[in-house]
Amino acid sequence: MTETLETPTTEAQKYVGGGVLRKEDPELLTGQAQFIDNIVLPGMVWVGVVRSPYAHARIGSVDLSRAREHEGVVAAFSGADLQEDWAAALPCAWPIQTRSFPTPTDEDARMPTHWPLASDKARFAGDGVAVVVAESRADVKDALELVDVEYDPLDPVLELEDALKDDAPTIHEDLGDNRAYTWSLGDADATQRLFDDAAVTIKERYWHPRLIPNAIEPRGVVVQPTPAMGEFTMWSATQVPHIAKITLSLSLGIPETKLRVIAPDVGGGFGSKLNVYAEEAICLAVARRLGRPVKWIEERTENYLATIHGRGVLQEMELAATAEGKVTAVRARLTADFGAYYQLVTPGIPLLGAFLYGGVYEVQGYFFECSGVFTNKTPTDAYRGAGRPEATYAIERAMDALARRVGKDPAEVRRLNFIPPFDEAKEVASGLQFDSGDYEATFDRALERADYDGLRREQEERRTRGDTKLLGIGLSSYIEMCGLAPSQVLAALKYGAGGWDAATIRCHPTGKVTVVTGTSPHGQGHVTSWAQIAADELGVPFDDVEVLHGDTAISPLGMDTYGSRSLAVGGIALWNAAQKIKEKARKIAAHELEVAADDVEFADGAFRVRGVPDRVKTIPELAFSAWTAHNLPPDTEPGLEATYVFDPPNFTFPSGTHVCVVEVDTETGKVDILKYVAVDDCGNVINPMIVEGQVHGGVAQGIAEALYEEAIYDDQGQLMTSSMHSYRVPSAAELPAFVTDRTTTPSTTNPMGVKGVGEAGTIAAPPAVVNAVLDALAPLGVTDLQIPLTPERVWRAIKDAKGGQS
Ligand code: MCN
Repeated sequence: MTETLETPTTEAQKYVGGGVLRKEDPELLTGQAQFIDNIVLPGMVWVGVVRSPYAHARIGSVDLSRAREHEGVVAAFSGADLQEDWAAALPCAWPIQTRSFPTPTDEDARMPTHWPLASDKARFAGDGVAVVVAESRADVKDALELVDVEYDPLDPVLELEDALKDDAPTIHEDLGDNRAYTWSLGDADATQRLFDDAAVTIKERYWHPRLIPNAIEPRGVVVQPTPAMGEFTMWSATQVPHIAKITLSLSLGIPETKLRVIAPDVGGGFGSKLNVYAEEAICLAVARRLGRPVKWIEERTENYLATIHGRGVLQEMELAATAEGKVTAVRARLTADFGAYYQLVTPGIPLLGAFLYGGVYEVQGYFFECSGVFTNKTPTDAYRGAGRPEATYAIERAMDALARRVGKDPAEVRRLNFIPPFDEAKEVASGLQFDSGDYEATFDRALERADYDGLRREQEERRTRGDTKLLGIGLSSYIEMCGLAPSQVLAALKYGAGGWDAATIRCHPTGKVTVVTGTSPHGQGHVTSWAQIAADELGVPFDDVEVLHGDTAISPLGMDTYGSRSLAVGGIALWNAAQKIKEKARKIAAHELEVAADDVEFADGAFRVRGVPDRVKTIPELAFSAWTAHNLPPDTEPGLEATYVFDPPNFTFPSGTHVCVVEVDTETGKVDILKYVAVDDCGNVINPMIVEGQVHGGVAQGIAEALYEEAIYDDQGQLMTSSMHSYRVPSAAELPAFVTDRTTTPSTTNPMGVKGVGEAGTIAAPPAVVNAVLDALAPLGVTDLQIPLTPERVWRAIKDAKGGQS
């Protein structure tokens, strides 16, 4: 069942599975891409946001007079000034209420109100309180300094435990306290019984620090109003132009038909641009007031303060197992730091991991519970992996803890527990239907590529000779749920929108093809992948396919890009649209060839009369016929164009095993990664080069999470890591060369058998790295370390293990 798809599998597949170069790259590499900051419009003015320096403070007077007098300033507004511009607060599309899933409850979700500008209280350092509009960016920067805001500082709520105390200051007074919700999944009593009966139980506690997404291009917004028509065009460096259009039309009270949203070339997002932000609403409001085009470009420090953060989760993970190490039950309890407000999907993030705490293992008992709290910090929301890195970290670290407890090699304990291979959807303890998988095959391949046995020998040799540089081998077998998502499942999880996506194929009379997709790539190479799919399905050259995206006027139907959904949902919509094109083209071909439609087959990229191979009609020929409409079959509309909207029947479940090999210097605490092997199973592959790139980027981010990155606040709620000086984003120099490989279990969720890959590396890597470091330090008895594993933390752990001697 396990195979590697490196090259196209059939004669007709010229491009899918093959390594074509990315269509996007010439434009990007030659500086011809159109990023938001390249957009300059006549009469355009700049917007800047005054941000609260306090984490928690009442806002008194906001004096804009000095700013208004500054050269070049066109206007300035306080939060109160703009209050009448909002028809509704900023959106949260995933309101979760306190409940047990799937038991219904009448309790309403507790939703903090989030206005684009605060006027009563600032609730985090960076919360916007006023805006200045000026002719140039420099004028805006100067004038921002001249806005005098009177603050009455309040005690900030910063730590999770403190936020829940009875005497904690309340961040949203109307909610009564700082509790967001408690949501649970699974049978608590049945799971408890398995724990009561277990020979071995494991209980671990993991803190996932906040992470700051660092897209290479910060956010930015340009709005062009057409006052006479009441129309607005908004360019935004966003992952979600479609969602932004709907939600902002509601927040601003602009008819949806009068708002066009364009995502130009977008330089990465990693989930942080899966959001609808205050600055988008502010720019629309200011453009509406002034009747002039406006522009706001985020600075890196603003990015750190006012774009969402990821993670910020405390996990308590428990396993029940037999004395041999066979897991019988898992129980996970989370407390999540949501920050000061809900952003677009903040409350839903833990639910994306909630079903995956059993990992790739066969377990009977399953219980998950998450409590969310508000704090006076930047809101958290989706950051690459969103919920699934936390789940994978918990189960994979706990599996190593179990191996230690039962005295077995971590590889042996995993083998004892893997779900056996399956190629039909299979229900697991959390209630999900995994689509297909062969976890042990992937595991075997990874261990073989890493030379696991050889590494264990070298590790022993180093230990025996008393080497100060110890070798550690870390394993991480992950599963993720992506391809978000079946709309009915989203409804059950209280998500506010559907999970479908759409594609249109337009076959032009000259033979060229336009694909319009509802996905919104920002680095993932959809233009290339989609052209591969369309070219193969329609039998046209790859270069003849243009792919359009990211503009609500051009692709009105779409659900955008996040959750590694684009191929498994949008790509499948495209595949289905191609089948519709072929259905219509077959009728026209049969008519022209004067045979019955059933006598015509589509093979090797063209229609042929069965048994008469030289009677051929190609799609470009038929597109021309459909356009002239001179000789169409009865009841056939002219033109060759089709749209398909695909709502997937299930998620896809990519999986894999990553092996990290580290050397830990016991004298300095420095960790060096010597080898990193990633074997992933993302079903059939459209573009191996893109998949490899996705894995590389994801693993880099996962290693960063394990070794380098952490948002740190001081005791007043000031972000101490507010620039790239202090927030350590690794470069290629800190990262090893990656060994990548794949196994393939085609997904049963879609006709192409594809699963997502966009987040795989970020999900797999952190526990692989941490397990490796703990494995290296096993002889010293170190069993836990806090991420990121800075040299100081590792050195202190070694010192403590040695009884205080370094
Ligand atoms: N692909 C493939 N074969 C597969 C799976 C995927 O050829 N079996 C290709 C697809 O055709 C697509 C790419 O890989 O070109 C990623 O596809 P998919 O897994 O569907 O993920 P999405 O396109 O939906 O991308 C979202 C995902 C997420 S959630 C984050 S976060 C992320 C990521 O992609 N952010 C990124 N990758 C990123 N890459 C870049 N450069 N920048 C980001 O911000």
